[in-house]
Amino acid sequence: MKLIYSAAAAVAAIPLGAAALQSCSKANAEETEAKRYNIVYIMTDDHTAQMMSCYDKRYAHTPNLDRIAEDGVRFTNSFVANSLSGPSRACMVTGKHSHKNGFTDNESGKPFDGSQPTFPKYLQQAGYETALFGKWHLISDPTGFDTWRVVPGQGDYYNPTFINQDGSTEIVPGYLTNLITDMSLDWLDNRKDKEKPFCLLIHHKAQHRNWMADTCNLALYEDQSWPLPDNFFDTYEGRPAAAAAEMRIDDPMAMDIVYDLKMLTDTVNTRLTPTYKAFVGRMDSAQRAKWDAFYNPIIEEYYKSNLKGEELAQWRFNRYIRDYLKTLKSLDDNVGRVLDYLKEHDLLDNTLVVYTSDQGFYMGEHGWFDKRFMYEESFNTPLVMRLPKGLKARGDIQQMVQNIDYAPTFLEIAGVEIPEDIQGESLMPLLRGENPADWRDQLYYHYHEYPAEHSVKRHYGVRSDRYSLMHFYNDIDHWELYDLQNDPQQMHNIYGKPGTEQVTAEMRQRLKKAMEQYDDPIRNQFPID
Ligand code: SGN
Ligand code: CA
Repeated sequence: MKLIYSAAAAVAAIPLGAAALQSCSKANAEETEAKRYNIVYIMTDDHTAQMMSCYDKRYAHTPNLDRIAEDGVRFTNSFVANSLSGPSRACMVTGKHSHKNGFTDNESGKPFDGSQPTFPKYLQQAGYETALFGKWHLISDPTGFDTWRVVPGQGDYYNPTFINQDGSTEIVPGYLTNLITDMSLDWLDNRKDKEKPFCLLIHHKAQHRNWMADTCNLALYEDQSWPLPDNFFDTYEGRPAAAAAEMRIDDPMAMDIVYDLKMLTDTVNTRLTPTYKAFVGRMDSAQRAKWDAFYNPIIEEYYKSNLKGEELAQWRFNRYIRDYLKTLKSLDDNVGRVLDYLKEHDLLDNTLVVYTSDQGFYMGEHGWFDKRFMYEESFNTPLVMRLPKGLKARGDIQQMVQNIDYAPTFLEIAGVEIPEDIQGESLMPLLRGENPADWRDQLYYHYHEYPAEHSVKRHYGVRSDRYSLMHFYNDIDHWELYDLQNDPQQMHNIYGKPGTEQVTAEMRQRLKKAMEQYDDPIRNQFPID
């Protein structure tokens, strides 16, 4: 066993016997009266920090998400291990990098090995009641949950199909973000043994492509527009993997005018028109009428205007941002419902509420949407937490954290010993307000899904607080190094440039250390001297 919860946390987390209580201070004695902390883990899909007002005020207003940070903590250096849905989820439940948990990519079709240990299983064994609702995306059925109800694959925004725990499927009328929340709150309401601590995973499909908002939010943000990010027309000089990626907002083959931007007509027939037709085909007649009433005038105007060049790029970017924000409105409202529920039921003092996403996303930076790269926008993921009574941290936490850290954090908060083979670090010292001198000073990343949609080449790398080093491999052999302080947008690859010899050597040694520490077999293919 690696790290056993500290005495202080144990006091706060586990009811002690009378003898032990006698030796406690009054404050500690009060804390011991609390039950073991509950965990509410809300994870969205493709929701990026640029679109969360507690991180970035340019686009979004997310009062409910911000509430979590205002009452608790905001992580300012939060990252994933592999910027893709299934792999991220596998890292999160196991606390291990992709090469260890075996789920390296979405597209190979290899199911997650659900027989391996995961934090929900450990919590179950420790007497927690566990539940999962929403997007799972690991192909195999969820394991470690007393109750679960998930959507197949990516799920549908409208009148979605759900897979029930008995294997049956069912179309549930409504809008997915609302439904996932309804199911989660119903579960909380109907738990049989309310004395048991619980761990509830609320996994939204929102903000995943193709950003189909609820009909009640369609009209929002139409009077707003935003300038293109200043590196929108990036030429990717010195970055061949970036140049090869197919995720430009102004590339009609990448961002589809019908599927992504909703500009359907009787005659247009893009690659993803059939998928879009299937999605809107799920709507009932009332939903469809509202949808068409909203989009039809925009469609008419768009095809009449015959926009070209930069004007067209601006139009596409703004439609993307608006649809993203409309979809986000439901998400923020529904997170508000969960917080209100916890408050009304007196659960906040005894519950850790976590809000994060399966990865970050590009909102026009480098001209892109989608994720996958180790560049900051998609390596980063938002992470805010509302802390139960007894955990003292407030405000910003600046230490580098990663989604492999969630599992050990939840184990420690539940008073469960953290198994040696878990690769993440418990965040509990940070949540207690400590500033551990030996906190990690670098992060490891490995993205495996290529060839695949969006054509992002395989790469792995290491990031320190100042530099980011990455190696693209497979059908390319290319190194990149960025100085995040002088070049936060990562426009200038300084690998191999005169004057960078020392930092290059240092970062290569860091990478070597990280590959050894996490035991990634890729190091045998690309050994570092
Ligand atoms: C789908 C999307 C891609 C997206 C992947 C992975 N295409 O394949 O744009 O990158 O999911 O996303 S779509 O035409 O089906 O919308 S992930 O978040 O699930 O990893
Ligand atoms: Ca995702």
